[in-house]
Amino acid sequence: MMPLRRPPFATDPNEPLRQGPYQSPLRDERVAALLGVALGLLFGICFATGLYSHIQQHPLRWLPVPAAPAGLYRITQGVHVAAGTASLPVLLAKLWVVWPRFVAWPPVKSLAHLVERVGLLPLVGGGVFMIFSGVANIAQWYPWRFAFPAAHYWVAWVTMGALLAHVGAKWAIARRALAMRSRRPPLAEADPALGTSAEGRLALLAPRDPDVGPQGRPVNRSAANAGVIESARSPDYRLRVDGQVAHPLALTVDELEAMAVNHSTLPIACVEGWSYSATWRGVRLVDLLRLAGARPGASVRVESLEADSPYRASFIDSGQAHSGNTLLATHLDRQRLDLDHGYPLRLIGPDRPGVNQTKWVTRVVVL
Ligand SMILES: Nc1nc2c(c(=O)[nH]1)N[C@H]1C(S)=C(S)[C@@H](COP(=O)(O)O)O[C@H]1N2
Ligand SMILES: [Mo]
Repeated sequence: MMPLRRPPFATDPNEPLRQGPYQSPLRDERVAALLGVALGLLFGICFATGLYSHIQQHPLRWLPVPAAPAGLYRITQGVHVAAGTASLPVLLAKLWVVWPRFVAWPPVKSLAHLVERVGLLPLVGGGVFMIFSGVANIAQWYPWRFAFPAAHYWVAWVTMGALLAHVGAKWAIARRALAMRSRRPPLAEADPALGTSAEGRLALLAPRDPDVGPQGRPVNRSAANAGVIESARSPDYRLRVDGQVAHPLALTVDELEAMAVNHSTLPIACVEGWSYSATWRGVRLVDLLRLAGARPGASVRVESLEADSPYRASFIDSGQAHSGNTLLATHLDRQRLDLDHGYPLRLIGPDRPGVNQTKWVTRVVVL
C-alpha cells in the first residue's frame, strides 16, 4: 500500500502550534486557551439566555415565567444577541490560532485522537451554524428552508454537548497554558457586557435602529405584510373575549377607546436584540377578564386578525395575565397606535419576547 503522503502545510500534532509555515507568535497554546475560555463563556451566556427565550415561546405548564421585572426579557435577549454576535470574531480567531492542528499529519494518531477529532465536527460545525443562523436571523435573511427557531434551538443542544466534551478533553492542557506567563501581552478579549442605553432604546450589535419606523419605532411585520389593513379598519371589527368565561364580550373600537384609561411603561424586546421602552395606554387584560367573569388565575390565548403566521397568537400564563401591567393597548406614547404597530389593539405585557406581544388583537380566549 502507498504510504499516506504528507500535504505541503501539514504539521505534526505532537509539535507546538507555531511551526513550519505557521510562524505567527499569536499561535500559541495560551492564546488558544484564552480564546477558548472567552468562547466558552459567550456560548454559555447564549445558551442560558436562549433557553429562557425558548421557554417564553414554548411555555411549560409547571414552569411559570415571571411577570416582574418587566424588563427581564429585554435584558436576557439583548445579552443573547450581543454575546452571540461578539462570539463571531472570537470563533474566527480561535479557528485561526488552532488551524495547524486541523491540518496536522498524520490526521489520526490513536483512537483517543480519532474520538477527539470526530467531536470537533459538532463543535465547530455547531458553533459556526449557531452564529451564522443567529446573525442571518437578526438581519432577517433566510437563505435556508428550515424553521430558524427550531434549528437554532436543537443545534444549540448539540453544540453545548460537544463543547462540554471538548472542555473535558482540554481542561488539563488549557489550565497549564493559562498558568504559564505569556511572553507577549495577552490578546484583547471579547467583552460581552451590555452597551449603553440611549433614552430607553437599545440595540447593541443588533442591526435594526430602534428609532426608525412609524411613530419613531421599528416594525418587523407591517399591516400590509400581515394582510390586515382592511380588517383592522373595518367597522365590523370587534374584540371578543370568550372561552372559559361567564359572559362573553364583543367590544367595538369606540368602546375599547373609552375603556382605555390605564398606563404602563413597558419595553418591546424583539428576539433580534433590539428593544425600546414606551408608555402604553390601554385596557388592562385583568379588567377584561373580570368583566367577562373568567376564573381568577386563568391563563389566556390572544389572537390576531392576521390569518396564517406563527405569530398570529400568543399565550399568557396566569401570572402575566393578572399583572396589572398587561394591557391591550390603544395608544403608544400618547398617540393612537399606528396600523403597523397593531391598530386597533395590541397586546403589551411585562417580561415577554417581542414575538409574544401580539398586534391587531381581535380575540382573547380564556383557557
Ligand atoms: N400579529 C402579529 N403580531 C406581532 C408580530 C407579527 O408578525 N404578527 N410580530 C411580533 C414581533 S417579532 C415583534 S418584535 C413585535 C414588534 O412590534 P412593533 O412592530 O410594534 O415594533 O410585534 C410582535 N407582534
Ligand atoms: Mo420580534
